[in-house]
Amino acid sequence: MCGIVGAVAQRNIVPVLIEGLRRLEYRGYDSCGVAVVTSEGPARVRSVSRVAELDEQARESHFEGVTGIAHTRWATHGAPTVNNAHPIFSRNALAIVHNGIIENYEALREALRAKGYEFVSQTDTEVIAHLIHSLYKGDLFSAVREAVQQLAGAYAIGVVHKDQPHTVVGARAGSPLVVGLGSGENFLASDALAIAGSASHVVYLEEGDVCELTLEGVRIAERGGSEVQREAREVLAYGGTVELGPYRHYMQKEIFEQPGAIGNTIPATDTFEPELFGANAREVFKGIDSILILACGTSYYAGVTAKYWLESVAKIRTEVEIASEYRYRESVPNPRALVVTISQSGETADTLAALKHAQSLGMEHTLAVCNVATSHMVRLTELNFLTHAGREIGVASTKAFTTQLVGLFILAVTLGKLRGHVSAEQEAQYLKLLRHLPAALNGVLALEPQIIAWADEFARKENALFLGRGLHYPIALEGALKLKEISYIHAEAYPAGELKHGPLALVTEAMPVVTVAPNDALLEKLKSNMQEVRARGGELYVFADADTHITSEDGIHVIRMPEHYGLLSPILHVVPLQLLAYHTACARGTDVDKPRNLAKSVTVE
Ligand code: HGA
Repeated sequence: MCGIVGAVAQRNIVPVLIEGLRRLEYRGYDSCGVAVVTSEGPARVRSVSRVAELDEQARESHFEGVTGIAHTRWATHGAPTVNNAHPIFSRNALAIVHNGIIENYEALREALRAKGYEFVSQTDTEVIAHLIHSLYKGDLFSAVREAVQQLAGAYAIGVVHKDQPHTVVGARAGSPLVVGLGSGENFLASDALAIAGSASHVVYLEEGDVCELTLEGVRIAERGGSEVQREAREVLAYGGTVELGPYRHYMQKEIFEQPGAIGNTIPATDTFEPELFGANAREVFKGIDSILILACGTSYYAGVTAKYWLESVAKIRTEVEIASEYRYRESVPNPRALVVTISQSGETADTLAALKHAQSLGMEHTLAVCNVATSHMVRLTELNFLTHAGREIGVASTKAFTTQLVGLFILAVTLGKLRGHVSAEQEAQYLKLLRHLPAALNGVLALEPQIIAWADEFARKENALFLGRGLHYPIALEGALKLKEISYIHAEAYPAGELKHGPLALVTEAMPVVTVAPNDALLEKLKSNMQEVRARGGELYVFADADTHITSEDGIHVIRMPEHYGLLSPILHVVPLQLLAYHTACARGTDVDKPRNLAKSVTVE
């Protein structure tokens, strides 16, 4: 979500700030802006267009400065207008950028209005600006430390004040923020990616930290107020912009990268050993009696798929819960459960909060399935499995999902083996299946031309139903989510057996019904459900394994998948659904990589 960049330097820092925004833009793109400190007060350029436009605006107006802050916004409070774009000012003296939500902003706004502050934006952020301004007595670091004590909710902020032209102050609670150390210049960012290259080392701020960046160095105060030293880590070099190559969008590229990403994620071992998840995983796994998976969105569907694997292969009781629900409900904690959190970025606010909630309830055994080794989630959990999907730019997740599935399948087999439910022969078979997966995926990707033909029809629809059963029900859910996210067509998914309990009422000739049809034990049941749809005039679009012998006929369109791929079949079956959503969105002309109202890496609640 919102991206933050800040810098104090002795050179014009605007190009560095804008480059940082460019790298973070895919996370939030409602608006963007940069402010620099001048002796008359902060100056800013803002835009509701893209960072490229902001860059042009800055160049044309010779917008320059040695100290500044910058932001890309994903609006939570107030429309995506220029007026609500960050940096937000207070009385022409102070500027702030903010990622997060201030929950007590209404009460604070009233108190600040009573003190004579005028509010010119609809953002919650503006209360922080005025609050810090009201507490400023010549030292921005102190004013911010005092101000954050009054804030409820989540924030990562960067602040500058006209009277301290070589200082940037940052603070975080609930939203990520890192400090970057350069030579004779220092940086602030919501992700190290933004400042890699300019900063050689980064310091990950902890919850409640406030930092002060000057030309001379960095000071950090922890929540209690005392100054602390935090470990500085080397920043990996920025890999440069990810080239699109022959693809039209990053999403398409990332769909086609799945064989490679999965190949990179499968560990090069001949056996499934707990140590794949951490040095002490064997001991942890031996002590657990159940699993609790916490995740959001697509990662949640990876979790739902994993439940089928964990219960059937490892015979371990598994619950899956949407993180934003779990964190706020009264639940019965089980200290012997392994809490598994799933997140591409490892910064998903709801999942992090759910993890901390589980830990606060005494559930100490935790494992993250995550794509970012340096993320907050990986640092907070006892064990982890890193997916090696590479950077995912498209907001709609594809390769992150399938690599998460690989990690979760490996977890199921590892636990199954440890618990005596997976024989050496089965283990070898599962490994073979995994190793062959990239090649099998290439076979599915070759179906793209047939899917494009379907997409042209889907582009004219306003609704769609997705059906799956068993292991493929979560795949139907993911297919419907992909279609909604990028083509804006209303789509719902049901376990096919549930159709007659309600959604069948929606089926008419106008309703396309996408059916995931693997050749598994539920095939005959699924075929009956398909007949129920046909009997009501519904048009079926079936992705059927070749060995199901389901053939095209009137009202039934079939794309043949390779033959049934056993327990790993969901990883193959989701790919044509990604392609269907992608090509439908292209046919409708939407902004596929940056769908409306969404953003990557959901760091607000
Ligand atoms: N609440 C602020 C910042 C939003 C944000 O952090 N999005 O990721 C706003 O609406 O401007």
